[in-house]
Amino acid sequence: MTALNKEQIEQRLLNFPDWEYFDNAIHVEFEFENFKDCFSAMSRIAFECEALNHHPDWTNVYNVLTISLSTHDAGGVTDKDFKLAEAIESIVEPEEA
Ligand code: H2B
Repeated sequence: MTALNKEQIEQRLLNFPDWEYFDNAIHVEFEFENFKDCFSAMSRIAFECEALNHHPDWTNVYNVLTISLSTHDAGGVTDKDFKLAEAIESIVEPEEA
């Protein structure tokens, strides 16, 4: 799995308006009503990560979830990151999927 270049990443990000590319990874921040909703989404995302065998760098502060995706083995952003981003979007914002 080879890392995508900047143009390829920016092109794919057109389908992910909430996401940004910087520091060799794609990033997003989601704000929920409360901690319970946030952690519930994190649990569901965790199952997808296991299914895809691909895992985010993420942090949670109360109702805010910050996610960074990159493929460590490839040293950049790959298709795997976009597959996981798509799964995350369908969990967090199902009405927009
Ligand atoms: N997740 C991410 N984000 N990058 C990786 O390179 C990666 C991973 N590698 N999850 C996987 C697991 C690797 O460790 C296993 C052995 O395939």
